[in-house]
Amino acid sequence: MFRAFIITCLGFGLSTAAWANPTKTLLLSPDHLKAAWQNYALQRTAAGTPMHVVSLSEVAARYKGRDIQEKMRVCIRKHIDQVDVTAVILGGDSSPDGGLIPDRDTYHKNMWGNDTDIPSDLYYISPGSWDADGDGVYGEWADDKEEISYPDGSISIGRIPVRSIEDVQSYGNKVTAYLASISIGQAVGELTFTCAVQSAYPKVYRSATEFIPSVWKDGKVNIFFNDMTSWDNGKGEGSFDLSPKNFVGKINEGLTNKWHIHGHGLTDQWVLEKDAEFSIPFVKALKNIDNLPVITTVSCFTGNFDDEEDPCISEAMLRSPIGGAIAIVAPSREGKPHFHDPEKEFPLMVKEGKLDGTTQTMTSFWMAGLGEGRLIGHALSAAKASLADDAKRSATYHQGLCELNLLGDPTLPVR
Ligand SMILES: [Ca+2]
Ligand SMILES: [Ca+2]
Repeated sequence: MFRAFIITCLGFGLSTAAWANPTKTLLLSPDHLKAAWQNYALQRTAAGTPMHVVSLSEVAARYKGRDIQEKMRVCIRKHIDQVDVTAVILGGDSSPDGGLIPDRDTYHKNMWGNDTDIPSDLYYISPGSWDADGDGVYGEWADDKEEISYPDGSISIGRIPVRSIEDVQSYGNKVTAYLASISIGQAVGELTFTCAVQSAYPKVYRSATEFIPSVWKDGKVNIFFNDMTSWDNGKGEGSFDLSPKNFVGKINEGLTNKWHIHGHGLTDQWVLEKDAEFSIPFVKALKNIDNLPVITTVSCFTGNFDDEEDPCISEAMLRSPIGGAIAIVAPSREGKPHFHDPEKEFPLMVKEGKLDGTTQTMTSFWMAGLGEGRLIGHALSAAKASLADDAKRSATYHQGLCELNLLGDPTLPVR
């Protein structure tokens, strides 16, 4: 009975038979954006990704839970378990007081200190409550272990942190442009690794020159470090500065449509060579609507979508109507290098390029997207799945998986 009810509600009836491998998608929307998201869902459904929208007040009325976040999780899990939804979109921004689509704050205590409010969208696709001891504090590595689970790669989640109807419309336009510029399953364009921090060169260099090329045979990976770049042209190593101007130029040029950004960051900026700030005003200089990149970044706070300060740099990149990015995997907080035994492993990272948990997640993401042809959200889920055992072993890896969120539509291909 419930199944029939829910199928009717979802509109996932007979029409879905047309799709060979549909990624059935559930989109949770703030009430005032529901009509706009329904237009987006129609657009995506017509393009082969059946998508259904449920508003937050419908979630609140139909599902049980101690707060709206728990009701959202229960709603999402019902759709996964009963009508085979495999992708989830949170269609709104979040803020410290809740915001349009509230995040679930998780608690972390480990070698990096105490964090009480790391937003973890991962929670929403989990079968468990993330609060085994029932104290109302979620995601505690030791106390809530029994109820915490990590993705297995089959279900994905992403948040499109919009606020207005205009934001939804321009994201829809960008998705149309993105899909028009690709053939699904075909890897095209270049992937560029930037690195503005010397101690990270060895590990980033290994990701770029060993790991990714091992599975992405036809692709081209560029290096864009302070002291060496793929575009130095005989003028000396690193002569093509990793400056905001050159970064804007490379994005607008459009050959690089995949970026990994490594280095320091703040909520509103990536810090590039010579501490130059790629900040929100530079986003306006991006006119790359026909070549929108997927971006991964480890830079601190660049995915701080739930902050009072809005937009964070990743949100600015996603909301820009004429350019920017189509999807970004970014840390909502510091994006630390996570190791089981930091005393032993950190020097190995600097010397031999041993990958820490965060860099490993990003590297695995590209390998799953480019090597296995997984969709953006499923590539991140697969990357996190590969680190699930590490997260069960160390609280610091648990934090790593929680603080990295996907901002953007998870059902798009990595081109
Ligand atoms: Ca707890
Ligand atoms: Ca925000």
